[in-house]
Amino acid sequence: GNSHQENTQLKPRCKCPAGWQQFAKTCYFFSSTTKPWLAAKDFCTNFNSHLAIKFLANHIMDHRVFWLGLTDMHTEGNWKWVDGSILSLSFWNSGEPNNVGHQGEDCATIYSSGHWNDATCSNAEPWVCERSCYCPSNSHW
Ligand SMILES: [Ca+2]
Ligand SMILES: [Ca+2]
Repeated sequence: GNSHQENTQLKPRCKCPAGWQQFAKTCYFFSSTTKPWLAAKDFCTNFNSHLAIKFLANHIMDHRVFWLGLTDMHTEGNWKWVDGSILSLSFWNSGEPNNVGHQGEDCATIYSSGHWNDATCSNAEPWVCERSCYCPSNSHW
């Protein structure tokens, strides 16, 4: 029958902006350059997205390190996601977060292993933006 076709017409497949990668209903932008954490955060905001929070390590296709949308810059040791959600499940690497150095370490990175490290926010690192996919019929892009 043509039930699949009808279903497709009723529920248009959601899309991601050009140059973004789609995993289920989530779109990811993998940077090809590096920025300090706050500049990376602003970059994502400018593209109607935020630094990655629901990011899965098996989405990483190379061995780079990326900024996550996770910081304790407001209260040392109190890690918060950039969307305001609390940190309920964490994947810190062994010995992390250790807040080392005279500037401390208040911004989280993710290794390709999926483990996290707290790093100095002014470091320049690659980043990942995350947003929901959008339906072409009611997009405001
Ligand atoms: Ca810290
Ligand atoms: Ca650290």
